[in-house]
Amino acid sequence: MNTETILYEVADGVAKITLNRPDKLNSFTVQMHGELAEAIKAARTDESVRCLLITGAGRGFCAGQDLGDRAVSPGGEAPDLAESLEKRYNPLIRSIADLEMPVICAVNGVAAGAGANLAFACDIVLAARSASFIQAFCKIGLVPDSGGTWSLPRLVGPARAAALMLTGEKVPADKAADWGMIWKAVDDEALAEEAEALAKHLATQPTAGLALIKRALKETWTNTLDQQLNLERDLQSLAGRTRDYQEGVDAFMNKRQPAFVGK
Ligand code: T3D
Repeated sequence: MNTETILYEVADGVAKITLNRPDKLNSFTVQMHGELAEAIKAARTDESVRCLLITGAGRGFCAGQDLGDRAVSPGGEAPDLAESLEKRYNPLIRSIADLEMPVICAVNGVAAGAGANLAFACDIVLAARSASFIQAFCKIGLVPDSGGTWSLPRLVGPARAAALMLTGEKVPADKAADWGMIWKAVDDEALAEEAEALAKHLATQPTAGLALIKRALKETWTNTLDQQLNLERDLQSLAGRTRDYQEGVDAFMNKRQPAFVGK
């Protein structure tokens, strides 16, 4: 793939996307959105890919919208931010939520604005101890977007989400892990290796089943218990028809290692 603002590589069943505008802390431009959308589509349509890993180059993960990517000045014409969300940020978050494979985010440094909320859209988030999360929107008069007003209250509860979104206070990685905002914080030097090992491991697992788990977890937020029980029944029915389910049971019964294919 020919890209300037991201790196895309596939190995061992894992597609790895590295946001790659380190001098601007990997903030989003229209071009980066386009390349990111292409890369996620490539991962989705490549049968060899069974896990996606997203990280950033340099000292930051992603500082949200590149504030210099369009002209905004006092008294000037207001940009169409609804269009920006409708055309770029919302499709990005939906494409991650709907991706039928686990998505791991390795937050290597500061994650601000839409950069933080991109991380929260992923299924498993690991962060370097030196990384931090900032709902920076309020400091420039904007509303948290990229699904942040949906994900953050669900991750940390309404009281913490409100304070973080109204103050823009920085949350260091260890505190983010303590609060359940992310899965865990790891030493800076260990982040890449640990995230890649996890991604490679998941890519060898029954990924069709993992995609169904992802669906159940997504729908639980709006379902009643009855609806969720019905959904579990339907998803289990699908899972029970996969080759990986047969393989998993057979491997267990015969005390051997399973060889899952993701179908
Ligand atoms: O607009 C729409 O389409 C709607 C959607 C909006 C989504 C959003 O994400 S809105 C929120 C946008 N993001 C921000 O407001 C965050 C702005 N950045 C910061 O507050 C700070 O940079 C950080 C707290 C993230 C990191 O601070 P620090 O001190 O570690 O680094 P720094 O020195 O501020 O930044 C390093 C460089 O990156 C610097 O460039 P320079 O001076 O060395 O040439 C800085 O200007 C640049 N940079 C950082 N963030 C952005 C950025 N350049 C453009 N846009 C950025 N968001």
